Amino acid sequence: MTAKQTGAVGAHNAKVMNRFDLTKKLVGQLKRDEAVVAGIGNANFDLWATGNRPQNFYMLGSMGLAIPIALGVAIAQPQRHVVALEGDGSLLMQLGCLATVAMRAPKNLTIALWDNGIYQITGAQPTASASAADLVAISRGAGIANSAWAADEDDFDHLVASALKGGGPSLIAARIDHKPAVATTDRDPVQIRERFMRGLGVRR
Ligand SMILES: Cc1ncc(C[n+]2csc(CCOP(=O)(O)OP(=O)(O)O)c2C)c(N)n1
Repeated sequence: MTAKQTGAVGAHNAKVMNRFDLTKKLVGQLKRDEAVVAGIGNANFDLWATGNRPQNFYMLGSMGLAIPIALGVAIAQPQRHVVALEGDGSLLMQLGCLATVAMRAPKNLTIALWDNGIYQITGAQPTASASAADLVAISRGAGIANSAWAADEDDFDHLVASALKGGGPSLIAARIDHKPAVATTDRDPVQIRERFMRGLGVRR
């Protein structure tokens, strides 16, 4: 296998890609009513822009909760694959969740991490990952062995396809440009919750 096929690039030589493009690619690979839980702000704005699926959940207001919520769904519905989409700033606020994911080790959980090195939505203040922290190394250190930087778009596709087969938990990190999200999620928490619960088959 080449380095590219194994996702074995580092934070600094991974290609800078676009979050909406990658979100579309990821959603395009979902064929089995997989749940997708997107974190505050741009992660969920770009998921929203890919079109509504009843299995999508959009976190509003609090940073760092996409992965904990996705972990809960993955444990509750082990037959369903669950994907968390989270920004670097939000993950940095809730790093402990990686250790909890590793400890519970749900095979059906994939984390896509959008690392743009900034808190983009609040004014582009730099995050620690812009200079010091390597979130893939942190994820591996937390115990998620299947953690990798996506070298480029093809590698991202390959890593997603492999993760969706179910040998998780997996974390796929992508370096992301500073383009704004392409849409804005409707801020209707009750509707978001109700539709998601129906999408998961736990509410009529
Ligand atoms: C607990 C908490 N602290 C601060 C905020 C304000 N806030 C909302 S989004 C955000 C930045 C999110 O950064 P990141 O997850 O990297 O996503 P990006 O905006 O870069 O897409 C901040 C600081 C918040 N909503 N909740």
